Amino acid sequence: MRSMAITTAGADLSALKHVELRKWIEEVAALTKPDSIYICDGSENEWNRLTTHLVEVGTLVKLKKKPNSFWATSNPSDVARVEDRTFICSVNESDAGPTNNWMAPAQMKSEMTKLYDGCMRGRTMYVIPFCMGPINSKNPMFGVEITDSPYVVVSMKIMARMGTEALNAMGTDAVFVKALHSVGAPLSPGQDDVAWPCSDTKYISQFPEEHMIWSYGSGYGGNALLGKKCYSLRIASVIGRDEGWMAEHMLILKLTNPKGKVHYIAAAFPSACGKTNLAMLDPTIKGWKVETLGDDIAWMRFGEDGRLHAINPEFGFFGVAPGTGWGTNANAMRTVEKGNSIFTNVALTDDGDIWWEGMTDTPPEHLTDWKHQDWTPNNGELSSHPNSRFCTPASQCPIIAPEWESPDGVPISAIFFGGRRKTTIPLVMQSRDWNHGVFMGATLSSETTAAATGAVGVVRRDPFAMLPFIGYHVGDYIKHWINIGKKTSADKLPKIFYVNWFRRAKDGSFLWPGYGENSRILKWAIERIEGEAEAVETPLGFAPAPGSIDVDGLAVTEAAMADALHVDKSEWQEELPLIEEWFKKIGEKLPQEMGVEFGKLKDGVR
Ligand code: SAT
Ligand code: MN
Repeated sequence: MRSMAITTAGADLSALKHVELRKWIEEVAALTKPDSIYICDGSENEWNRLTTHLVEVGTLVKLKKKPNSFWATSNPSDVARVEDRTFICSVNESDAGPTNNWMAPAQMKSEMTKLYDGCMRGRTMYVIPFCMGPINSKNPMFGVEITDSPYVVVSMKIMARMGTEALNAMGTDAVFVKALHSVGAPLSPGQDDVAWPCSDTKYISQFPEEHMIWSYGSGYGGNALLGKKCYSLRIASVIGRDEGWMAEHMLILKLTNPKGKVHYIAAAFPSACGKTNLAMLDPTIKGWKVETLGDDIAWMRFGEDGRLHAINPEFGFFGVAPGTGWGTNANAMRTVEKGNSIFTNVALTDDGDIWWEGMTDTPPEHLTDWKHQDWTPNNGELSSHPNSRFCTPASQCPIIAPEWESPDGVPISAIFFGGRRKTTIPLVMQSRDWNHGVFMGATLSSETTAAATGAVGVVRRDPFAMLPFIGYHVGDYIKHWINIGKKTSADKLPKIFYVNWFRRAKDGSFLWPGYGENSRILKWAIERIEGEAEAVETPLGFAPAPGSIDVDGLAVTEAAMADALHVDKSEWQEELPLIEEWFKKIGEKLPQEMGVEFGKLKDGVR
């Protein structure tokens, strides 16, 4: 490699004690040919220097109204995860299964090596040592992201425990996930940079056997912050399968009842279906309290007590901005009010604050929209991209649970699955047992959202809300869930519930108000666990007995409530072939237990 490449700020490679890391940095630098290498320390100083630089080059605008916070706008073509460009490069194609794109590792490496060759010319190569989950865990889960995007560095400072502390904890030989990222926009000498460099060619590649990630061409969210979906879900799901634990697309919340009894709940919903809102819920029922532990990812391992314990591997929230407001999620608003945040693809107010649809009832009279155009309330455009995001430290959440960083995690009492469905799926249902709950997760469906590129509002199967994130064959993944259920006694397993906040009446209106009122459903679930709430058995599982959901003070008619909970056999006649088709797609690896559960469902709704 060129010797000049290793002499710049912060990068004394000879001082790096971790031998393999050093070797890898040298290899990547030789391939990508950056102008300089910089090892991130995670300090305030570094944040200040990089954000100042990003303001200078136009990637960020400093907000006047929020301390230490910035407005970022992406290239309009680079606004969401790219599922069609995401690959699981397992050695055998059959290990990627029918839900993932696959390419042989050697072929992917050869294609991407060509792209990476010289891709960091004119740029600095940043090395970000990080740890997913607390650094003081028994088995800390290290990673190192190499990137040419300073936007990624500052975002990673919010989203993961990164910098010198992680590097020191890695010592000389700790195992770590290699996560390579480039925006794919080299600069020739004298060439001006753009505010949001990216490439039309994009690859998000996972190599499950090597626990390695190669990402190219996008600077956005889950494509570029590689500790998040790529590591903590795709790679971690593989590690979890091999080691007997679970990496799930779940929020974690703490619920305390009026008697002071605590339950922890994990809940899986597809991207942009309200995980952050549920995680920070402000209960409308008296005496119940919610605290937040995580809003996107849960790693669950068995504790010595035989129960599943969850940790949040992340350090911040990367939440969907539109629809987050003082009326819908005041706790998220209070979190970002404290500053230290980056807002991407929202709108800028004239006085130097941010705004997005749903933040306030009345929009400002004038804004600069996410595409830098003048915006007024009636110009017919959205001011913010539907997948615009706030990136903010979890520790700033006013209701963050004190134990949110406990390395041992919290014991999970209930798991919720949910999607966004206008019809068919009732407001809430409890599974008969673990395997039936696995069936609920395996057949989960939801309308697509703006979190991924492609059509919005199309119903698709999204097993366990993990469709874009399972790092291996979906049939093996379902089997892993069944096996988890065999590792402990039934009374120690979380109880499983299936919810749908989004069911509509014939006139198109929502049958259930959602948001803070969802606390009534959490309450019912906990009362079921405590043996206090009545249920009736239906072909879909246990439904709330009439009157068992607390609707005190709620302006929902009895008829709407009945509609929200209704098991509509004609709707299920339309659903059954979709499940049939889905199970056919999974093929031979579909665990036979799923066939058994499907048989029961078919008999029940006939
Ligand atoms: O872009 S991210 O993958 O980080 C957000 C999401 O899709 O959940
Ligand atoms: Mn997510």
